[in-house]
Amino acid sequence: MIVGERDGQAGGGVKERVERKTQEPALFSVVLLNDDYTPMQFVVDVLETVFQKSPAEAYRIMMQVHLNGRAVAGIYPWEVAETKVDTLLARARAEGHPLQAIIADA
Ligand code: TYC
Repeated sequence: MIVGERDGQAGGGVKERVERKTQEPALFSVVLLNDDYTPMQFVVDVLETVFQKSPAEAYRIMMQVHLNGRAVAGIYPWEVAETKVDTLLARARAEGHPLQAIIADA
């Protein structure tokens, strides 16, 4: 409804504003960082299993990190992004790899 629109009653009350726009959740990028020690195949595996990438896309992202220093692994609401990073770090540390990831504004 339009703010200030008459409601038809005597006295001309003003209807309350009704918010109809649904609020989209804020989105955040999980960014993988390069290092010299994490095996390429481990990064590809993590991209496939944690970030649900196809084998081809996982390889492409891994190579982008390897060549450019960083790349976006996925874009998620905050809590999902945090969980992805926690899972990635737990797997990397369990296997002794120094892989790092950060969360950035999407
Ligand atoms: N640079 C690593 C290597 O040569 C591979 C690698 C890719 C590491 C992506 C981290 O996020 C990363 N073994």
